[in-house]
Amino acid sequence: MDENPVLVELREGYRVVTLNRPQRLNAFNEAMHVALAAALAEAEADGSCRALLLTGAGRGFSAGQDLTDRLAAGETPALGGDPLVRKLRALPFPVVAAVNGVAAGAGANVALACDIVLAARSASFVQAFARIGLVPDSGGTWFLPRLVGAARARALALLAEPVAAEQAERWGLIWKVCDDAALIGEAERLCEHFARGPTVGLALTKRALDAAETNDLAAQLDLERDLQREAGRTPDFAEGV
Ligand code: T3D
Repeated sequence: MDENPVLVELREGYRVVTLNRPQRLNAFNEAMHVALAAALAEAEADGSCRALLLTGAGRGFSAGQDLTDRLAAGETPALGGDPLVRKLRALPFPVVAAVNGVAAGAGANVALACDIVLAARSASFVQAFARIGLVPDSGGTWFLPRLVGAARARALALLAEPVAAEQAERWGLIWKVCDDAALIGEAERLCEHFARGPTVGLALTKRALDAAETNDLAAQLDLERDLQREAGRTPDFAEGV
């Protein structure tokens, strides 16, 4: 059994959560799922946590579902990517992914579920599912067309070819590429920025952007009005003005 499949560091105003099965490129087994769910729940319950940095130990970010786990189980285990992606999207503060190396299968889509995705220049993203006869999950079929458009989404999902970090940035799959040695520092700077920021307003902004995926303009304008009223009652607004 892995000692600590997920590492958590408490920083001033934010947490660093590291997927920690480097010998398996941080592929998700059951223990890692459980530990990550607990780490996210603890971060959410901690009122002083105002951002979260998600990264991987070693040379990969995550290779998705642990396929040896799957074989050992002799059945189709529930990946757990579904609750994980829901939780990442719903956290009431920004989540920054620092993709330090290859992100494959569900590992790629967990990264794409984060609010801001930074990637090391040497990193890559691969929708590996088609290579083993599976369907992109953990939100892949939802995120891809929205991020890169229908044509690229289809090719990525059907061909399962890797996309290098620089291409991912050019296509809008991710926010930014960083030199490998600068990645974590850049992600930390973003989290420090968010830790000093208007957390409630940022959480409401996340909610508005997510709702915009299904709302028509009228519904979205109504929602913006309601959320703006809520944001306008915060001390952050008073201070900002
Ligand atoms: O099960 C369900 O419920 C369905 C849900 C599925 C969700 C999914 O995520 S499906 C997709 C699963 N992931 C993959 O198919 C990716 C498999 N891995 C790869 O294609 C390659 O490893 C990479 C492209 C990610 C990286 O290649 P490379 O050459 O840099 O590294 P490597 O040598 O292939 O891997 C290094 C080690 O990690 C190696 O172990 P070893 O030989 O050194 O002992 C390899 O077996 C291990 N590893 C890599 N990916 C996985 C893994 N072990 C378990 N599960 C993995 N997914």
